[in-house]
Amino acid sequence: MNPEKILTQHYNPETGDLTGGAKVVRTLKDVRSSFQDQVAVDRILEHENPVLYEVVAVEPGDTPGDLHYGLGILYPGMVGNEYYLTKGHYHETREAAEVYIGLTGEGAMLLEDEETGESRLESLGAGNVVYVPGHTAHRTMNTGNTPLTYFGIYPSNAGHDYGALAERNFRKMLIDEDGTPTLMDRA
Ligand code: S6P
Ligand code: ZN
Repeated sequence: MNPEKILTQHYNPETGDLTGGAKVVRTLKDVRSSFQDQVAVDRILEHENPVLYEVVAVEPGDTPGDLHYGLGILYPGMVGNEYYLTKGHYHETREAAEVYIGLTGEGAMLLEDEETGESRLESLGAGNVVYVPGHTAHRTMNTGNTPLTYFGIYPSNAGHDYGALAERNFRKMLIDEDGTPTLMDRA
């Protein structure tokens, strides 16, 4: 064990701050193509470019067996009737799985199997732990009125592959139907 290596970091689930990593901030402009209702996107962007989420990732090592982890904070909000969401990705190393631990708020994860195309919706909020198997695209949505914060823990060689989904998006989308989160086919 390297005595120089910092093993303990500090996080604040209310603010999404986590020591020891760099913060990535994603605005509506960064994620705009993920939303179905492009008219609603344009309407919001006429006035502002809201921050949808922030992620701080800690990468303690890169040798086989190492783990990386990140703290995400996804703010509440809607674009049309679709909840604020993360871009979503496969792992570059397709077999790499991930564990999500919900800390605050209410939300869900959309999982899509790369081989079968099948979708699953899993609750992610305070008190939920979601296992994301390998070969599975994953996206997070905030279905509540407060920030959704969560940890994601994954193999150091997992990587992000955004390309495939940037082209065709997820097959399903989560919308608010009379106050109820409802999974629909994406047009
Ligand atoms: C990384 C992990 C999360 C996401 C975060 C943001 O493997 O799944 O930390 O990076 O939820 O989502 P995205 O799709 O913009 O990376
Ligand atoms: Zn991931």
